[in-house]
Amino acid sequence: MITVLAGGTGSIKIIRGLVSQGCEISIVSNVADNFWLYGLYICPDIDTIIYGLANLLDPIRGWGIRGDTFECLKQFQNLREPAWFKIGDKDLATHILRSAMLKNGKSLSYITEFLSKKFAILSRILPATDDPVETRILTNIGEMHLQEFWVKNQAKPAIIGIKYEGIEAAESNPEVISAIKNSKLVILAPGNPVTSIGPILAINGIKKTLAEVREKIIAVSPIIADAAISGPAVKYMQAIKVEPSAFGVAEFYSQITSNIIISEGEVDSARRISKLGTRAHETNIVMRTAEDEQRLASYLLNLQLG
Ligand code: FO1
Repeated sequence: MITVLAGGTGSIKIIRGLVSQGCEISIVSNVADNFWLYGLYICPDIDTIIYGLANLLDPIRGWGIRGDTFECLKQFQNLREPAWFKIGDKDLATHILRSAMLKNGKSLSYITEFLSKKFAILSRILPATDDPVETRILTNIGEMHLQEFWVKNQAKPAIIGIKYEGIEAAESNPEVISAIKNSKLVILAPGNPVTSIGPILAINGIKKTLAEVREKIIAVSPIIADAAISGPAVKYMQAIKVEPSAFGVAEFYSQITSNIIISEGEVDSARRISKLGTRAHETNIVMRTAEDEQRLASYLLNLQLG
């Protein structure tokens, strides 16, 4: 059994690659991107995993359902209500169902398992916690939820700080702890270390459990040279003074990761990473096609972890 810590739109690629190699995986999903909109609880990272594994994910956007329509959103625009977060009509059904179940007292873990079955997903998807945690971005124009910063304000405001609201009170999902302990391999997917993987690590007990099994943990860098493969990772990393490079990612994970896969040819990063007591493995980490996903997953599974 393999456990993958995942968040953002890049993580699903390595997850699909691992599934294609016949791996039995438990996926620990970030929940700090979740938020309430129109009385609906939106869980973008969980849904990206569900739609990705169900072969429904829109490949261009990297979120939402392929070929979805946006009639409901247009009606919000007609009503002059906020329409900055583009929820598709089919996607809406997921949010309505989840929100109704939450309001009936079901936990996010229970609902995620329920939805996984509806979409015929065989892998286990585990929310990192059932408690509410939100990534809040402190900016020059005020504090806001990550989605307001990234989608509504298009990442334009200057970042002053980043916090995970609710993190102190959040209890880790017990199944996450046992999945980490019982797996032969734990993978930190190529998600943004600050807002996708970071909130999972910050939940009570998770980082400690990972540190105890550091030798079986491998990260995949989401950064090539000084740029993210996709998304705003660099901006977030700079904001909390993490060097935006494969070395910065390895340093951020150094207490919990003995191995990291970085982009081929990053010789200088590899040399600096080895001084952290982490082994760097160089290969092509760009995943544009299903073949790329399979190639990187197969490379990872064949590594001898040091
Ligand atoms: N990202 C956008 O940039 N714009 C959107 O309008 C948007 C809508 C959306 C709807 C459902 C969903 O599951 C994800 C959605 N995302 C959208 C992606 C999301 O904002 C982020 O990419 C993730 O939270 C990053 O982890």
